[in-house]
Amino acid sequence: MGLNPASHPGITVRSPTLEVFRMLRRLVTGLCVVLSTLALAQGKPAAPNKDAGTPAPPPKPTAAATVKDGLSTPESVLYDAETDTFLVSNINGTPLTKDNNGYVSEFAADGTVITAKLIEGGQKGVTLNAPKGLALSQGTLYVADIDTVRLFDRKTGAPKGEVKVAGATFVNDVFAAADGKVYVTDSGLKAGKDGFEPSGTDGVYVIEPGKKPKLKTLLKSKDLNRPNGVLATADTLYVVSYGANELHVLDLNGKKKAEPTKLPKGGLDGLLLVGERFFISSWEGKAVFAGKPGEAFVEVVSDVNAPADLGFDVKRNRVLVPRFLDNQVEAWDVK
Ligand SMILES: [Ca+2]
Ligand SMILES: [Ca+2]
Repeated sequence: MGLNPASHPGITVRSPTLEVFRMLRRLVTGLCVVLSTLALAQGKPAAPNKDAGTPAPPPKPTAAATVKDGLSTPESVLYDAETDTFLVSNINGTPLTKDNNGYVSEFAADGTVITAKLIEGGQKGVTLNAPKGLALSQGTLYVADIDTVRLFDRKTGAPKGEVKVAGATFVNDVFAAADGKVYVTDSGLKAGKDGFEPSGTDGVYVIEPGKKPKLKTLLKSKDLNRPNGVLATADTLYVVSYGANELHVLDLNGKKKAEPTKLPKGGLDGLLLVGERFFISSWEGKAVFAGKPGEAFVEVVSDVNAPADLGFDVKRNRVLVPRFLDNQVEAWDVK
């Protein structure tokens, strides 16, 4: 009878099959420990190495130029390619106060002051209360001012008339189209107990130029959600909502052409078209977004508090951002 090693108390002889099985089990267990450790490491941020110090965050992008001198509640920036300068409207006070102290300043592209007050309320026969949107057409500067669009000589700043926007409570933006027509928005806001409240007058108008400029109503609708920035191409009118995150697409008669495009954030103000790209400023996002109607907009300028009506320096490819609450204008390089 042969010896049964497994049953003998003093002798341990391993069967080869059992040994292989045990080795495999150890390997698998070890592998599981390694894998679960790796998984944990991936799920958890690495603990900061105190000896090496916490690595510094990458530097935040900054504006290429900043203007701080002589600004008081700047609302709009308009770049004039002919002179390579830019104009800034200064509300100087609150947006709806008829204090006749508003002014328009002119700066070189690097931010140097050229004329501190090219146009000033209360001086040289000028009335100007709370200037907002600016537009330039055939040597005439159009300035939005509460319930009126005022006209001035671009070079001298001399007054050249005015167009009352009957029924409007908050004339905000003006845009000069290639054919000389000037489009106007009424944001439909009035002073309330806690800041501004809707007046229900939301609308878009057009001024037809001439010896006696004529105002025409294109659309009055609360669906525009406090219309602010406006621009027109040869066949389309674009309007952004201050009370929403919408870019509205209309025909030149104010009829809806397409569903509004939604932006990542609302409180929209400035509206520019550069090539085929739209640039839109957002108070809610403290940012400037870029994109095309019907497509996703991306953030191209960040960390700009209260960015109002944008300008564009075509020579240097810079978005000009008036920071309404900070009394400064910034020029940002964009690709
Ligand atoms: Ca004022
Ligand atoms: Ca505006």
